[in-house]
Amino acid sequence: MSRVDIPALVADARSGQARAVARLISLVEDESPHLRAVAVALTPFVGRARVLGLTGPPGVGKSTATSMLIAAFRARDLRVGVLAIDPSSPFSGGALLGDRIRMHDHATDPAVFIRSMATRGHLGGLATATPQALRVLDAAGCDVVLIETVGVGQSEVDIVGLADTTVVLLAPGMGDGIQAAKAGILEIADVFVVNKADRDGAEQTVRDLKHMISLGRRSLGPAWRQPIVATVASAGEGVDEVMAALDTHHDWLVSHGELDARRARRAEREIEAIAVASLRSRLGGVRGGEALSGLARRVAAGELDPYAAADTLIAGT
Ligand SMILES: Nc1nc2c(ncn2[C@@H]2O[C@H](COP(=O)(O)OP(=O)(O)OP(=O)(O)O)[C@@H](O)[C@H]2O)c(=O)[nH]1
Ligand SMILES: [Mg+2]
Repeated sequence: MSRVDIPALVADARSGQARAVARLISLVEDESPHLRAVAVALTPFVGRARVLGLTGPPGVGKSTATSMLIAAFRARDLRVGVLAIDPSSPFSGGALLGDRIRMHDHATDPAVFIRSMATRGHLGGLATATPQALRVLDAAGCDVVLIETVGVGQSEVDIVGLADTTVVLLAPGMGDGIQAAKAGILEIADVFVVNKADRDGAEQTVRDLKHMISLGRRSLGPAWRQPIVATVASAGEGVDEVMAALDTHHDWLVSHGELDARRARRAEREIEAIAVASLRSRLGGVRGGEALSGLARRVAAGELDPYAAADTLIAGT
């Protein structure tokens, strides 16, 4: 294991050094042997950041809206972290090209940290790396972390499990209605944004959405009414309304005890993902090993049922 002074790195990140933040995220993303030490060093400093998820179909304007929100949070003098998650891209590290262009206004602001993350085929994948990266940004003093993910429902990274508030973006003319219903966005959205309101059909999209919400509203359950905000993200139009909706939802979460509940659920998934990854790696080591081939012979011969064999295998790892 190469020598890395993790506590020093965390101290540098906390003092606002972007390189230290980037280094820590790389360590968690690469599932380096330092992963555990990083988690230990970050732990006293996490739990402060407000986590906002933005999701929606490709090209709907997530990065543009993210950039718009960065500006709004910076106007409040808050530090902002951004994680752009692209499960389909092999590229990682700096911002994706498109994002770099759209977010470049903020690229030189030392109080803004932008990072894209992509699948690299490592063990826990983004499901374990993303919460750790979030933790790095939180510990580094980001007041707000914006997480952008493509797609709804099919993403490897379940943004709902990560964010305090999930924003679902739609745009006119994308066949949203049906698609959206299928993808279960009614369940996951805390705030709807109909972006590209400068295009034809935006009002219809808002109407469709209202209709769907009224049909889908559960009679029981939380009383939060999902607001719909129309925006032209590329022109910064509607940003105040989106910010107001985000603040209202945050207040609602706090006053209903939901913020803590959501964060506990986030931690639950994180623990589970780590445990599953760890088990999988141990079982991977077992594959081709004595124990497994012995058990396999007995199952194949009808001497043992596969459940009992699996129990034996797990107990032996
Ligand atoms: N007309 C119009 N175009 C917009 C608006 N917002 C964003 N765009 C444009 O839509 C295109 C896609 O915007 P992005 O912000 O990259 O969309 P995205 O959802 O992040 O895209 P992916 O990350 O590739 O899924 C860009 O050309 C933007 O300039 C808007 O409100 N109106
Ligand atoms: Mg984008």
